[in-house]
Amino acid sequence: MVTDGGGWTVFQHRLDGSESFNRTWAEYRQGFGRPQGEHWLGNGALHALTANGRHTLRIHLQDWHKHTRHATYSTFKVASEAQRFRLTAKGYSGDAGNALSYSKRYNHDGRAFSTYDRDHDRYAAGNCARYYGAGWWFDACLAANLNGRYYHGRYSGLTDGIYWGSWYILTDARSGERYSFKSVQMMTRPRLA
Ligand SMILES: [Ca+2]
Repeated sequence: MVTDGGGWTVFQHRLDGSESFNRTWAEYRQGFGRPQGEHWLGNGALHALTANGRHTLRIHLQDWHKHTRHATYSTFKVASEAQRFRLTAKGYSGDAGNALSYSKRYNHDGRAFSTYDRDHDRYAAGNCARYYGAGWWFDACLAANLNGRYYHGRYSGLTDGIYWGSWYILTDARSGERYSFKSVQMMTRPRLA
């Protein structure tokens, strides 16, 4: 993977909807899919990769009109399983907007990971992961969810698609439809001094 000088580990890839991302805590810990296709590297591996030193997170988004945007976070860490794989993502730059810290109410930075069988979110009345069918660092519930269901662009109903709320807004004001991305990559590498 060569982006900005290379050295990136791609830990999440969506491109065709071939893998379900509605998985258990154990599956997200272990990882699933194939490196060549859709996959999640695994929360255990993400913790190991980011536990020592400083790391950068980079997210590539592509819509269904061949437009691409990115979000880069200069500080990225995934905590241990004992700390529920809590996310640290600070120091945003890019052109996709900072959906991981969208607002005080919708903030994924600092949140624990949740799956349909492990509710660690900040939504007291239910489980965001079960509701949206994805493992993610849910707040109460989301301004971003890159592990959502794979839709071919526009869809309606529950906002359970591949979502990044600072580029494509939650709902089209005229049609009421939501928008899901064509491809996503999430990657990390050690931060250069
Ligand atoms: Ca909850």
